[in-house]
Amino acid sequence: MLDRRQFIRGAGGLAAVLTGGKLIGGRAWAQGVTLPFVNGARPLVQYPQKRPMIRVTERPPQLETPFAVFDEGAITPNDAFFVRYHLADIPKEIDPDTFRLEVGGKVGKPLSLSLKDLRAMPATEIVAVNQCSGNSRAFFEPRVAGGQLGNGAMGNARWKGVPLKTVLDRAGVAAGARQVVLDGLDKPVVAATPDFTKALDIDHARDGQVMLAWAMNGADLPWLNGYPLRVVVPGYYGTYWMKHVNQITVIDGELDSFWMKTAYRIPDNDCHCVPAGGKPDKTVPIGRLDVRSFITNLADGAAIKAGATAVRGIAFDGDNGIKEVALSSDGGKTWKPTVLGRDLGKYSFRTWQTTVKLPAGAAVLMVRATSRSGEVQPMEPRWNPAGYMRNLVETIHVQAA
Ligand SMILES: Nc1nc2c(c(=O)[nH]1)N[C@H]1C(S)=C(S)[C@@H](COP(=O)(O)O)O[C@H]1N2
Ligand SMILES: [Mo]
Repeated sequence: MLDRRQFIRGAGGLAAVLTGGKLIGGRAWAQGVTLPFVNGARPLVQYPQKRPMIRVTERPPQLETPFAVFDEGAITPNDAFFVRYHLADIPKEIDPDTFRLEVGGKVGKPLSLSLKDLRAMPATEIVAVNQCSGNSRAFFEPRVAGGQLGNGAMGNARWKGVPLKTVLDRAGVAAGARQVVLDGLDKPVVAATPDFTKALDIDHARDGQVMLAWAMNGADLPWLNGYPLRVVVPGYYGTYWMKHVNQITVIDGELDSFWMKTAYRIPDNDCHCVPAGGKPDKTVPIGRLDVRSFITNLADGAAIKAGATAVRGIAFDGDNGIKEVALSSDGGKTWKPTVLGRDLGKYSFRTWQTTVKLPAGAAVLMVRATSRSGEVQPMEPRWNPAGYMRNLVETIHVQAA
């Protein structure tokens, strides 16, 4: 059940984070990490409800998951899940008893729903990856503007909530409705900054999978991941996964907001790319995750014992799930399939593992996933000016002795 005191403690911690940079119940770790690109030095910082995380920016809070966490299994623990905000005025106090989700616009009957109302509706669960569009942006060459993220702006969780469709049906969507606008409690610090709003097309919003979630891995959402309610859009980039969502508006046009019309757009072509340094002539809003895979148990530069070496990791895509993950230990000349782990659903991380024989000396390991829809990770990086959707085959160098 909801424990009100817990939130007041959480809010106190957050207020301290945001005013003085001093943390209650947490502290800046003495050591930081250095991510493998220019200006990659980052402090490790502990925020309320989180273990030490890689801080990308302080205002607004942007925290990356330390990569070793992904070797713990297919589910990313709540206290290690990445955090991304656009606006520095994030909510510092939320009363779960008075919190309301307002549903309005082109509907037959506007609704004002409490958390209790939402929890009384038939709930569903789904395991799904939330990945920021700009995950791995710092590896783009030439470099691009925006949060200089390593590979830790992604995570996989079991989400529980009510389908957005259920709520929209209850409100009764009017004929001619075209989009559903999502807004949360965070606000810009200065009036000139556009509020963070996103829109889903009406059919997408009503597909029965898009969810209003209040729980993550069996617990309340962590504050920084959208307490008390967030949108979950399985298979889609995190930008649509509105946190602290408190307003849903059905419109009969297309949302004309900065975050739909200017930001989070990709080149309108098959690779969503342009020649490095170029500009696309036509763009579309970003959509589904592309296929990716990572080695999680060996870091680049690792020194290992020669002989049989266990290699494992994760893979995912935003459509039908993973068909195959292949590993190369000769720099991409030959590939061997790996063994996939348990299938937690097509939107989840899929673990994989294999054993390779490595003679003494240097070895180049590469991992390449193929989705059930037939998408394969590229061997050459695809470039776009916003640094979105990186999904190049990952390479690590190890030294066996
Ligand atoms: N209210 C609100 N929701 C938001 C955002 C935001 O800035 N404000 N950022 C979005 C983006 S771009 C991403 S990648 C995800 C990140 O989710 P997380 O912070 O729970 O990891 O939240 C999305 N939802
Ligand atoms: Mo994002």
